[in-house]
Amino acid sequence: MLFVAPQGKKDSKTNQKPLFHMAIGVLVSITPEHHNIEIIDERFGDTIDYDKQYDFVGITSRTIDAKRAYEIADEFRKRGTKVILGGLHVSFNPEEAREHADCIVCGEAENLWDTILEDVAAKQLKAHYDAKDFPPVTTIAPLNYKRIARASKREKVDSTKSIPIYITRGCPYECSFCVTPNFTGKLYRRQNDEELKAQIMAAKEVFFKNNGRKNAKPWFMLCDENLGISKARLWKALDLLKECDIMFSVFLSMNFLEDDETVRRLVEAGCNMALVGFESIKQSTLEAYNKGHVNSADKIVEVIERCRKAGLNIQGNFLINPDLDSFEDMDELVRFIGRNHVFMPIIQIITPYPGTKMYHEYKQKSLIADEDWDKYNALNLVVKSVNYDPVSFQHKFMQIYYQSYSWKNIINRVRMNPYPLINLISSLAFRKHLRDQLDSFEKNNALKPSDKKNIF
Ligand code: B12
Ligand code: SF4
Repeated sequence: MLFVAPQGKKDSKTNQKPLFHMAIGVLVSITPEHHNIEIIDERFGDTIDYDKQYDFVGITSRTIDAKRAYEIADEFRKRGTKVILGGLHVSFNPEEAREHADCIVCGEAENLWDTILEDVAAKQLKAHYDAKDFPPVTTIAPLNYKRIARASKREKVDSTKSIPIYITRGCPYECSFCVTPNFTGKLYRRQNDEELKAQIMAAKEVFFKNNGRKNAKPWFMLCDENLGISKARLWKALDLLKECDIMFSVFLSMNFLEDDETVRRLVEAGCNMALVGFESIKQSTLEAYNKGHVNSADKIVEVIERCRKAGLNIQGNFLINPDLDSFEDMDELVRFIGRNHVFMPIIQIITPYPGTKMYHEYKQKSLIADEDWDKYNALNLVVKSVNYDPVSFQHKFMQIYYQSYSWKNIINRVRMNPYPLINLISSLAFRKHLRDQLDSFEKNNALKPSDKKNIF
């Protein structure tokens, strides 16, 4: 069988590329050993041989990659190869996906996968499987790194590239822009310690090479939706990660970083950066996203500063919304990012991804302007803008995003934050990418080019 991770046309080239797509990692790990598996990940430049014979091809989908997933599926089906489509996007758009597949899988694969394999073998593959019709997935399948390495033929990496892993799945919060509450969220699950440790050891063995730098450690990206749910469990996991002698980055909610002891333990365990969804520096906006009980706008500065002192970079994630943010708010956000030397800031334009509460609300009110999934990379305005001309709004957003990577901000970031080299390299990559995006947006919309030299 072949598993494919597609890359949509606007799936950013500068995004960090952890060694493999987690969905594919899980599917490989839960497939019985006697099956032969190949992996194609387009984000690594793997090319597809459509004429090769497979019993079936399984394709994963996030919204940004959905159209490409359908293209690949259509090509295989033209040649008579059976296609199974699954993943987040398909789970929330089964009718649309049905046109492109022999079989659609909605929800988590763990408890329905054996049934699908049996049905394929018996030539009785059904058109639709839904996780809701199977027992809930209460345990997380450990990743089989050796098998993933064999199937993906990915080379070993040094400490500058990340190896994906996760400890938990789900998050009990209900932020309106996030898919998690309607997908994995309600059931919060955690790996058992022994299994986790064994996976880290296996991952090190098959994926890490020391490039000769003394003390170089493998870098793991923890792909948990939100590792910060239970403090006691987090501390236990951190003790274990410390024993593994690795470096890692993690997604955490802000309220967890208000505690000094947690921050100290994160650093000691090897955490070099935590991605935090601050979303907004205005409390009223946080309330509108149903995130006011997780984040406090007035504590953001303190959290960043405390983490910096402890040796932890906080990657700040912010959302911009034409209904809730004015041009002045955007200018204030850039000043805030500059003043607080925010590490590798990510600013996204609000995007109601299918599966979110926000999507349902916008859809009901006919406020979605564009459902070209290729544009769902959070850099395009796909919702109707009542207060602003949509092109001006998106232009302003792209300008301020680029401005947050001004030379002045980059220099201060490198001077003030832990891990100066990571700050420098990531900032240069973002700056280049954002400049290209801004240039092409201005060109495509016949806008006067921004004075990048003087203003930025
Ligand atoms: C870790 C993560 C990342 C990592 C990815 C690491 C990696 N190697 O995969 C990084 C940082 C790179 C990343 C980037 C982005 N991300 Co992200 N990310 C996540 C996060 C927190 C966890 C994803 C994960 O690992 N899940 C675990 C895997 C196992 O789950 P899964 O993919 O759903 O797979 C299961 C099922 O869907 C199913 N399944 C999946 N595929 C298939 C295929 C078949 C054939 C079958 C049978 C079953 C099946 O079975 C799997 C096992 O149960 C999610 C949150 C979430 N709830 O998913 C957001 C999330 C996926 N990300 C999101 C977004 C928007 C992005 C970006 C676009 C952000 C940006 N602006 O750049 C980029 C897109 C890059 C890309 N091409 O995906 C959105 C996607 C929304 C959507 N509808 O597509 C999510 C849901 C967060 C949100 N806002 O709600 N992300
Ligand atoms: S805290 Fe994070 S993972 Fe949890 S629902 Fe909110 S945005 Fe999603």
